[in-house]
Amino acid sequence: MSLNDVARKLKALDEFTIIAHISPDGDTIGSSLALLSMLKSLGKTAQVICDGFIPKQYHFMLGETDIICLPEDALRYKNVIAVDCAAKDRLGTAQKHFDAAELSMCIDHHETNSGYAELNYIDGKAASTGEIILRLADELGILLDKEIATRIYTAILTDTGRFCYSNTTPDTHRAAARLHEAGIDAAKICSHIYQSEPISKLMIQAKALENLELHFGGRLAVTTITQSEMNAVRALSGDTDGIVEVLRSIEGVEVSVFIREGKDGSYKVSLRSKEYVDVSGIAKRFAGGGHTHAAGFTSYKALKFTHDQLVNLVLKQLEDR
Ligand SMILES: [Mn+2]
Repeated sequence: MSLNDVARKLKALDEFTIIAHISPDGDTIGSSLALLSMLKSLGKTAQVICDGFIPKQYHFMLGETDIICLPEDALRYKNVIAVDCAAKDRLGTAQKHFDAAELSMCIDHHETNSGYAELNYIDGKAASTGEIILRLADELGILLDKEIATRIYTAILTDTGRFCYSNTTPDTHRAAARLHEAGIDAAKICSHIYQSEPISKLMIQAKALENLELHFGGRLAVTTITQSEMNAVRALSGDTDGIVEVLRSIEGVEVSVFIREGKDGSYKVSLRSKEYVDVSGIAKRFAGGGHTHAAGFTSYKALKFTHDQLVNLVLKQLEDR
């Protein structure tokens, strides 16, 4: 359906549960919160739920009860909107609300999204879901205030790696310009997100670099972090965010892989590429997904097995060049 259809649905209906994805990032949090403000400004009843805690660097844009992190505590509203959730399992325990809703919608920018909701608006060309939310605000005729603009800007800023990634387009910059004009404090937003790192995050990054392996003449960088290494520096799960990008930033690296042991013995694998390798294709082989340059999956196999399989798959991609 078109974005205009989405806008008409939102106007016609009431009672919305907005769902942000598990391991929430700046895009899902910012986009969900902006959508919440927009629906409220239309006089609608709405809530945001998320199966996961909101990383500290995003707390600055939270109102007191703006996100319910325990979906079981949330009210049952008629309609649900999954925001930035590439697949249904990204809803986590919020899936219960999704399944029980009268109408389910999904707004997303992941090309691998299968369209699991009843109504789907998926634009794989958008650099962030935040950009789509801004266009939706226009469709709804909503005037951008500082709060909405700050939330959308955070979504765009984080999903484009501060406008560095190849998904950044003229539209991205035009969107950012409009958000500036709506009165955001861009320097302050950046300082909240990028200059307020907990020391445990830097400690776990140091550990990740210590464990670094380089393969294929330095074109593949792989590192692993175990639960006991997390515990040793008292790292929280959000503290490993950014490690895979740090590995990619190394000169000559085309693909970076970060494998983290979960509390249940599973492994969360993040993949990044710089130029020519499509890591979403690799992630799909492990039942994951994502974008060309950023993807991921969860593995329940032994670490060595997952690691070796991955290295072989990346090798094939590098050989094809
Ligand atoms: Mn996103």
